[in-house]
Amino acid sequence: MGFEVRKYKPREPKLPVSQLTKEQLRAIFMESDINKDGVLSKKELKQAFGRLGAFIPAFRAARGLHHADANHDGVVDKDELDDLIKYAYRLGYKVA
Ligand SMILES: [Ca+2]
Ligand SMILES: [Ca+2]
Repeated sequence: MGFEVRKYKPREPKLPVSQLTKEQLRAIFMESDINKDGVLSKKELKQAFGRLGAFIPAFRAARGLHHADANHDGVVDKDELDDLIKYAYRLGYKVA
């Protein structure tokens, strides 16, 4: 005899959706530094935008990098992160 665990989805209540704060965005970008080298590569940016629910993460990563990479070394370092956060913030990523 076994219990059949039936998973059913409770009707999802409409949650108020609020925009991510800059602090939350910063945390997500920091966490996306997978290899912990202190800078965000395009690949890591893609991952970050994927987490943010971007429709096309690779596109957002390219745009974000273009926007924030002031010294054109192909990665976003700590000094450039603020610009990246501003860019992402303007896009208005939402969290429920
Ligand atoms: Ca990295
Ligand atoms: Ca850079």
